[in-house]
Amino acid sequence: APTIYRHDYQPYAYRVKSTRLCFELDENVTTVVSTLDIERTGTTPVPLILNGEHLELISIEVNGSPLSENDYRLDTETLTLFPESTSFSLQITNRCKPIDNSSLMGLYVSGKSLFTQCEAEGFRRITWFPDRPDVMSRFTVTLRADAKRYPLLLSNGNLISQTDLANGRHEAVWEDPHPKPCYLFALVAGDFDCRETRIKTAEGREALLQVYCDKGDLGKTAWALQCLERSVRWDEQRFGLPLDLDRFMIVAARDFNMGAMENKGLNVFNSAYVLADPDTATDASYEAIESVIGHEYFHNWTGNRVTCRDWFQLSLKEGLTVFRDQEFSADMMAASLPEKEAVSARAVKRIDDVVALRTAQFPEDAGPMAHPIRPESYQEIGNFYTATVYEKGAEVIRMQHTLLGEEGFQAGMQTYFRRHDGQAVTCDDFVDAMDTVYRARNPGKDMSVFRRWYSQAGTPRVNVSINHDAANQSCSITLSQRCEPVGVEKRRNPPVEKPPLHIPFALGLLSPEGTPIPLQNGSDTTDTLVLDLTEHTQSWTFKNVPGRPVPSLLRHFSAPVIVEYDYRNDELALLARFDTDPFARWEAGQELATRYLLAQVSENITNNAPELALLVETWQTLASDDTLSAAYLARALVLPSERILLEKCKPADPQAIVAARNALRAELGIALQDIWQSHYQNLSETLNKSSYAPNPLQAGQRALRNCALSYLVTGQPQKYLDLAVKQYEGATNMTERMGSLSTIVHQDSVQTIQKALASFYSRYENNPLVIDRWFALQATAASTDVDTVRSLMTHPAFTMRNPNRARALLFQFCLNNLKGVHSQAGYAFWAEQVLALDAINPEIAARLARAFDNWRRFAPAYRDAIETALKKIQAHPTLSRNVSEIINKALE
Ligand code: B3K
Ligand code: ZN
Repeated sequence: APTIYRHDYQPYAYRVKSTRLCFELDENVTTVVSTLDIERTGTTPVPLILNGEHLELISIEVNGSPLSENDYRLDTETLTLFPESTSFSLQITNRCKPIDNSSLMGLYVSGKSLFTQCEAEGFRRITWFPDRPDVMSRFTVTLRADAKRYPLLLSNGNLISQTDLANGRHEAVWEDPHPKPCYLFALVAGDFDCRETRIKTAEGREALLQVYCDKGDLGKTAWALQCLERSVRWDEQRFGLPLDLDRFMIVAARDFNMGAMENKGLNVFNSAYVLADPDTATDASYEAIESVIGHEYFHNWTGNRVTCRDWFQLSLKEGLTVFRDQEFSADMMAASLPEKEAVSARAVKRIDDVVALRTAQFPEDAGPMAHPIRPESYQEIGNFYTATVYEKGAEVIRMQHTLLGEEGFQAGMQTYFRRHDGQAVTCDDFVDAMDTVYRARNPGKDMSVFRRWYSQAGTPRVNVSINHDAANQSCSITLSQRCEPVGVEKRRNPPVEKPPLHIPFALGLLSPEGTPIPLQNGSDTTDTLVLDLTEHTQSWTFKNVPGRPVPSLLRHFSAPVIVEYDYRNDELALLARFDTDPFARWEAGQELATRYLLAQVSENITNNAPELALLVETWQTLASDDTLSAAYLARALVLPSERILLEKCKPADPQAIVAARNALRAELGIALQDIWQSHYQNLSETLNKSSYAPNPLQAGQRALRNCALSYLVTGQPQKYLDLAVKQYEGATNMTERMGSLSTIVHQDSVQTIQKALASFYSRYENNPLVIDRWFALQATAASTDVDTVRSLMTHPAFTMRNPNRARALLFQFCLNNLKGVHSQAGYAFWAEQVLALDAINPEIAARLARAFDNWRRFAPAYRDAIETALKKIQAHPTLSRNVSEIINKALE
């Protein structure tokens, strides 16, 4: 497949002033008549190139006259016309086949309904069109379909008319007043239930908010509608951005490639991010629904009103919108809690986001798919909806927020919208807006060094050294940054030069007794100072530091970097006990556990491993600190995940990691038995006093209670398994039920496991989202191996065609069951499933294909076996562009 480069961007030679689409909808064959009002931008004639794939051409007319085959050129991916006049009307009639579309891009069938997914390049599977985000057009859409089968016909914008037609068909006409690129087009046809509310926006506009779902699911949509209304309010209040539509619709689809899609006024959602009730959704799902609904809604400004010039700019909308949804969730959590808990609620959200970044993005940034948040090239854009573009992209926005402060950042946003509302722009345009404010507020400084975050791949390392001068009671801190070559850079000769980045580095100092040392900041003092590291190496000196301090580094994770500082173990324990920054405090405990665990893995033996006793003592102190919220404790007391440990283990030895982590969990389960028991008891009493609500306070309590249960059972299964069974049987909500079930499934009493799984299945047989949990839990269970998964694949409820189901079983096993998958049989199974999925849905297959991207880091036995599996995929005669890009890069 050809490689597309960012620097090859050329503006499109035509404008599409209006787009009229008329659909004769039918799941077998749909006919589309597209009428485009086109105008050339330049003075001389140029070919008009339209994208189109998997389409059947019926006719083409220009200004009402049919074209003959000599007047155009039809290739597999394009249709080329040779217009002479500067403006003309083009009408194309074509057909497509929704029922055959298993890729879920373009127009497809899910359940009995019809849906579209156009981002990034799905519109070309509906009709020929300039399928690129910088061609914006006003859309009018006519939908015609059988009135019984498809009583609801939805598209973007406002409903203009609804008419009954002959032969039991009917028609709806929709008009979107906002010009948009075709990737934001959507249609939905089907029979749905709807929950709605009318609101008045801050500007005084009346708007209708609607959530559509399959018949029978209406009782599970209340939370989604609340989240939508809260999103509208939050964007008004925090960003001053109003809803610009009369009607905003969300539709839940069972089959969906990603989480959701921000089509203008008509968001289509994976039903997993819409449907919730206490009996079927966990606290984590409630939280995820809030965050995805917020995310898609916030795209209405950051993505839709201002969109991307080309797909290399994807992070312009995704990084920014993830940052906005993270802040939304943090504000929502904080708002519902008393002051004391609110601070730690924000820290909890930050911890969860950083864990997600380290789990997915750090490995990506160190592997064969490493790319800057604004990639320089791609073969298949569908492969670049990555953790780097999204999550690291959000960190890069967050750093700008840190450099400018909330007020300055909002001023930058205003500047951005003033300059670019209604346009398709670049990441540079965004930073220009922020830089305008930055320069005005920081005379003599600018963001030129900061911009390098957009073009540099790899996770930078910041090395810290401290020099304490006892005589002068002063302390100097030296920060040095470096960023190793990654991905393709490794093969460059001469090696790539990586210039320094602008890293906002938040720092605090603690006395040897653990009390905060005030730091001079201008004429003020502060606990936390943000240092502007912009060169390879810089030093800062602090006065009035009597003893050698313990530094608290990269507070609140102020930059997406890896910190290197040679802490003594007792210093980490001190930070875990006393640091006033909740993020850094959590980090210290995790680092101590990481050191211990890595030292258990043979090749990683070092002399800085803590004694088990120090770890137990630290966990004990944390677990008995009643100033900490339950939600925070649930994060602080959990050991670093297998995947995060694997990333730090050299060479990576998955089986040893799993064994070490399980052993330590059992040790802590036994050593702190009394504490776990008393937490379990107290939390049970507290929770029993009120009925279930998916609020952060209760969610934290349930999380800690499940954490305590899991430690107890891991430590002494014979003694505590009954407690888990009791919780399972008496559960009044899905969080309790899943917490106990997962504990049961991870121990080894086969009979108890089978009984619980069977009871769970029969209870939730008819709820696909819960059956996904049932598959996922078994996929990750300690006893599950390739044979178990194969036999689950023959279960009548399993299908590869539904992405949620494939993710629940195949992805969970390949990505999150290190014990089960890391063997020759495991890798062979993975290769087989990648190929099977590729024939159905390349976008999904390519994600699974990335499971062992970092194979070169593994210990030799694993490495060679993965290489064999990769080569097997590579040798397959028909690979999609998606999978072939991934596999070729992995083997390069
Ligand atoms: N913008 C969509 C991405 C869908 C692309 C799938 N090929 C989801 C989101 O980030 O909101
Ligand atoms: Zn997004």
